[in-house]
Amino acid sequence: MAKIILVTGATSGFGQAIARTFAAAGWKCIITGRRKEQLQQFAEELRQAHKTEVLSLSFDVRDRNAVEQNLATLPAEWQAVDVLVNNAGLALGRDPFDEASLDDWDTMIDTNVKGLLYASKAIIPFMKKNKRGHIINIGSTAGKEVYPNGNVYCATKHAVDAISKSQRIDLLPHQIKVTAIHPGAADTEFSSVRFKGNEDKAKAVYEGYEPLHAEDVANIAFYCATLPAHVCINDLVVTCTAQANSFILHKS
Ligand code: NDP
Ligand code: 8X3
Repeated sequence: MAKIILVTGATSGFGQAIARTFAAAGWKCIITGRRKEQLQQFAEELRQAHKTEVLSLSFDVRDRNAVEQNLATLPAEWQAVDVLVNNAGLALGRDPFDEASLDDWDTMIDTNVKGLLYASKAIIPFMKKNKRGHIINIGSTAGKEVYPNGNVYCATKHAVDAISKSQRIDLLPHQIKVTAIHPGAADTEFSSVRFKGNEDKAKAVYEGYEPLHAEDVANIAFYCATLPAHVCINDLVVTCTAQANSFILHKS
């Protein structure tokens, strides 16, 4: 029987690449994101290209009721979720603490932290019932060391790191694996979102070196998810070769 993966934030970047990689391997995919049309088009692409079943659910992970309504009540044939990838997230702004926007901080905390909590809470009961499951949380190198002007984005990713550790302990009796993947800089829509559509600023982030690509992270997620049942990668930091940690990057 085909396995089921649920990926939050699958309208672009890592989420889209992850869904593609798993669909290509025959997994059934539940994909989510706010941009409904984009999500539906992507669902159709996956169905056509990989002849797999896809369920697309459009909602905002910050909206607790919407998360519950969409995920806690999955159709019966979709409830046996094998892998949940908590990927939906964003950075907004890169400003000193005293100048950064409170609204941006709220959005990052609500999305990167609360969204991950809501989605996990909705799906864990299905995993407990099935006595198996795997949660893959997308953290960041920003969750390992803070960098200048990263303040609250870094804090949310440190929270993802801490929540992953605590999920791993608390879900152990239910045989649910928890993997945190912490990527460094990757050329997705991330910087365009962070700099609010300023494409020059976004492009500059990736100049002078080859960053990670979404497919790199997708392949890593696939590797983690397809290890034998008794093996779990708990914590994985991955950067491009030009990056040493969250603040040291060698540009040519
Ligand atoms: P993208 O901007 O390309 O993708 C972000 C995804 O998250 C989109 O599908 C977006 O969908 C979704 N999303 C954002 N906010 C919400 C929301 N409120 N509700 C539902 N979905 C939401 O960026 P990445 O692929 O790079 O980012 C994915 C994850 O990886 C994030 O958690 C990010 O912090 C993390 N990360 C990124 C790195 C990078 O350098 N790119 C490095 C390390 C970690 P939609 O807009 O349709 O809702
Ligand atoms: C995204 C990578 O370096 O912008 O988490 O924090 S970085």
